[in-house]
Amino acid sequence: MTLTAAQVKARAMELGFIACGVTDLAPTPHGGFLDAWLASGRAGTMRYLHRQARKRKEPQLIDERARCAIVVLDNYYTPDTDADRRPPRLAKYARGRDYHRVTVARLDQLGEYLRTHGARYARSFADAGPVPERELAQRAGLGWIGKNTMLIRPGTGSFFFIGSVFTDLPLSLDPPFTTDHCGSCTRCLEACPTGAILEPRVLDATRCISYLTIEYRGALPEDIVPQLDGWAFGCDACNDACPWNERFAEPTTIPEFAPREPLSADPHQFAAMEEASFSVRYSETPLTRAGLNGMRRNVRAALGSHSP
Ligand code: B12
Ligand code: SF4
Ligand code: SF4
Repeated sequence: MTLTAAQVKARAMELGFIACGVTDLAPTPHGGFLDAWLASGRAGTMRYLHRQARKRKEPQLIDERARCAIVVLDNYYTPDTDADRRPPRLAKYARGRDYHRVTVARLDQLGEYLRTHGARYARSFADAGPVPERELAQRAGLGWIGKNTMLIRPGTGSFFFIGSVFTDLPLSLDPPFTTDHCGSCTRCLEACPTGAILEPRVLDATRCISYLTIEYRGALPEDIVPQLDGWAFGCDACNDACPWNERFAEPTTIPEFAPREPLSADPHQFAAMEEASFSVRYSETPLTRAGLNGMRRNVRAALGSHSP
């Protein structure tokens, strides 16, 4: 039996994704933007973005066998409590289990469904690999790219992960999302504590708190530390400020994304912690990306930067 796109979408919703669309793997019309962004040095030490650029610009190169990408959104939103707003602050996406596992496990189930219905090939991606996820989501009709560079969906906001399954099934494609719903709003640009959004849709990652606290190794830049605004891992300021989130964000129903204890409940835990205890406590969370030493650096800076 050949599956229809409607059946695939119904299965995706059963698996707990909040939206699903299908797009082709044609070259991106924004390749020139990516090249210029990389050449300007705004990717900082994220060398993998340079290495993956060719495939990001031409997603068909990711796998010649694929005919389309099924793109899904996975809601991770949980409302902030007072403790979440106190430093050291943890971005919402990192408060539960690591989405690389949680989202991919359900994408694999979607892939299994495709395989049992005629697909010879189905491969899952979520934030790993050279997939231009925001761009494919926009092309699959799921939302627009906002001035804060996030993929935003009308009636939902932007607090979700993007995942995809590349497959050889000949599914019917969705029309791209072509309208821009930011209008004259500039709240995200004003809310960014470090001025990292240089102009609409242009992010200087080397000034972004998310990059500095998660991806960057070494001492945090001295001029940025006083501007951290209490963030110790990731940053939500340009998403929290967005009226589409303020109005539409709904708590996630995925149990694995339920928040653990906020870092502010025990702000000095990392100072005394051994590697083994860090591993036991945080191995299933995104914090492993920074590691124990990274978290020590971040918490020290976040506590120092925050003026109550
Ligand atoms: C590198 C990276 C980062 C870097 C750089 C972010 C950036 N804006 O470039 C850092 C570490 C700073 C970062 C931070 C965050 N990230 Co991040 N990150 C990525 C990653 C791995 C690659 C993104 C990338 O290629 N950046 C380079 C820029 C140039 O590309 P781009 O953002 O995709 O933009 C493309 C389009 O905008 C298009 N384009 C350009 N102009 C225009 C104009 C129009 C009209 C259109 C339609 C398109 C378009 O061209 C660009 C190149 O293809 C993706 C996963 C992935 N595989 O794609 C996750 C991803 C983008 N991150 C994600 C998240 C959740 C975050 C954080 C919210 C985490 C946090 N709370 O701390 C922050 C948000 C910061 C922000 N405002 O972007 C999610 C975003 C979900 C969403 N709703 O959009 C992703 C998709 C991961 C996932 N699978 O869910 N991230
Ligand atoms: S994540 Fe924070 S630091 Fe980075 S662009 Fe958004 S508001 Fe600015
Ligand atoms: S805060 Fe305003 S300008 Fe920024 S992404 Fe949201 S709607 Fe667009």
